[in-house]
Amino acid sequence: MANSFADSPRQAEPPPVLDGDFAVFSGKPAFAKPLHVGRPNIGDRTRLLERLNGILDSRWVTNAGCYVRQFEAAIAEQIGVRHCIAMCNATVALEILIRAAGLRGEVIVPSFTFIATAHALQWQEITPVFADIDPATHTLDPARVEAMITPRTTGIIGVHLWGRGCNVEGLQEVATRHGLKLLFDAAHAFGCSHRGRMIGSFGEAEVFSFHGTKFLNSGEGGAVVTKSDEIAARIRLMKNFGFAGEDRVVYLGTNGKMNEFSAALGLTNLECMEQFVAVNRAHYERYRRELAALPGIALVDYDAREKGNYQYVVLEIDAGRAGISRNSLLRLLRAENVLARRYFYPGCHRMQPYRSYFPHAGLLLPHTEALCERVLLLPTGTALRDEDVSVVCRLVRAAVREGPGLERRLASHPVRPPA
Ligand code: T4K
Repeated sequence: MANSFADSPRQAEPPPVLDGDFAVFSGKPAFAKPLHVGRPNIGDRTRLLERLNGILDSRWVTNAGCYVRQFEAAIAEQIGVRHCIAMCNATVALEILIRAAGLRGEVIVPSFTFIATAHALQWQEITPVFADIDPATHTLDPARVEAMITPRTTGIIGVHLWGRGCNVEGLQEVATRHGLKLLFDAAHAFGCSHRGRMIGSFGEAEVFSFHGTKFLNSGEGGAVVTKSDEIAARIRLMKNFGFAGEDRVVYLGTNGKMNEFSAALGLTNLECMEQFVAVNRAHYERYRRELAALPGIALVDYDAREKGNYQYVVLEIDAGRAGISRNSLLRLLRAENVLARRYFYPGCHRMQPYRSYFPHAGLLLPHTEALCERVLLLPTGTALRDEDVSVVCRLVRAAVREGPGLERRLASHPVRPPA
């Protein structure tokens, strides 16, 4: 299907081509302008502008305005949970949820995630304990989680990476057996299902991100979704300074509110969600077709029986078989203006402050460490044209075709400092 959301000025340009040599050496870059991972999906502008005008006319810009309430209701209905509490971003939503759920001491999380999952704990002096992932799914391995439990453990936070549900049943089983709370960081997984049930409805509560780079974006934004009346009530207080009435503060709180402008963008994008999925899926299928049968290059798969948002195109590169390493491919693509990303390199345990706190954590994270060296995310989303995807695939195919020779040339070629 043609992508009607792609940037209009770029549509006039002819499809870029690989011109002679790779740009990292002397060729012309395949793309005149950068192709990003994480360009925002933007829905119906007319509808958005109507809503923005409505906000200005009403002079009601935040504090439980009508768009925040509509956004929350629409999300709760779509996920099939009783409560959705919209917030200013997913990191603050995680922090507040962690506190509202009563976590303390140690909480088990993957290291193969965005740093916010760990920081949301450490920020409130709860120790994130990193457990290894299952290399087949990239998500927490329940057996490794169980091995990390100590008398100080109070909870587990699973991450539905790339929008694929983690082993919810295995984690729930471990949590129940040890009397632990189970929460999920569902930042990547809005609109996705696991075993036929919408992600957002598992564990005690889950957190979505609506950051600009996410499938559904409200600029900045996030939400806690839960079926628990108790957790929801506590979070509503905590995200609004603990106010239970005009002059009545009943709880320690902070400011985690979503504003009306974000909610208007979120609502508008929510209405276009099916079209975003269709574009993402078409790009994903094109990548799959055009990168099929390349030795050592595997595209992370989505289960077609589940609902998916197809927001991430994730390559796993086996340098030995592909003849080119992930880092060399990244260098090569960047020079072509394809700004691929190494999410979540080098792993939270190798970032500060965790690197200093737990210098030997990597010994218990062999699959995480191996994956951090293999993963590369390619651009996708509604900002890309179908032809762009094909050109990226041509570049990857050319890199693999020239594999070891290319590695030798790159090794002797100086790395240019960023412009
Ligand atoms: N848990 C998980 C598993 C997460 O992945 C995240 C966030 C969170 C929790 C926390 O959610 P929030 O608190 O953010 O709601 C980005 C995002 O900032 C972050 O939200 C996201 N994960 C993470 C995976 O990616 P960076 O450092 O990669 O962002 P940046 O600025 O390099 O942007 C990525 C690409 O997107 C760039 O190539 C440019 C493009 N872009 C970005 C923005 C913001 C645009 O084209 N337009 C834009 O407006 O972290």
